[in-house]
Amino acid sequence: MKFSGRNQTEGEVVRGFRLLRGWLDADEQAAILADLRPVLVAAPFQRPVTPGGKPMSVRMTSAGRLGWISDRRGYRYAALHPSGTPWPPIPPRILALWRDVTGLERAPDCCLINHYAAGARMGLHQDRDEGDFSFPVVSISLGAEALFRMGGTERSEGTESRWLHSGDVVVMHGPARLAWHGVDRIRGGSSTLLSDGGRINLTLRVVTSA
Ligand SMILES: O=C(O)CCC(=O)C(=O)O
Ligand SMILES: [Mn+2]
Repeated sequence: MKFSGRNQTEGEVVRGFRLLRGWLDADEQAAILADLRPVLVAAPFQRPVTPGGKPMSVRMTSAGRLGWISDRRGYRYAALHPSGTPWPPIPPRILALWRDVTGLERAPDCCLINHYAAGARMGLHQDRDEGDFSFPVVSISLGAEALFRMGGTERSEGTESRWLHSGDVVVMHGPARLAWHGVDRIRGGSSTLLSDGGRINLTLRVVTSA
């Protein structure tokens, strides 16, 4: 598989996670946010519940052929937004970032869009609902700063945390592709990019191997 993007050599590597600081400048961040507006109209944020029935603090939606959902039936990818409509396409600027970072011709199937208001967090987890872990997951941070926790492939391994800032990109590939990670908290209001002072995180995922 061709995987020769700039991510291979740049940035700080923490436990296999490649941190590409300031990958997007302020204008690029604003442009991506503008691209997301029609996506969020077509596929409004939902507050998913865990399979155990607990509402998540993060609001979510997706763009792409498939979207990631969670409800009482479990975690999975679905072809339709919970309202029954197809997910809107991933905006071309976001696909271009994926190509630039990964060097891959293969486009991601899903752009999961997470919104964190002040007080929202995401517990330690692995991204493992995809069918092929040889592809990277690329994460884009927009808006408020987030304390991102990174561990190993075993839950019991130690973790290290870094603050992610608006415009930072993180690549999870190789051993880090199945590593545990989460967001402990955000610094609400630490960025003015989002009018509500919150944070949006995008994760680009290849879901099916075909
Ligand atoms: O918000 C983040 O930085 C991470 C999000 C994440 O891990 C996920 O959506 O699976
Ligand atoms: Mn994740």
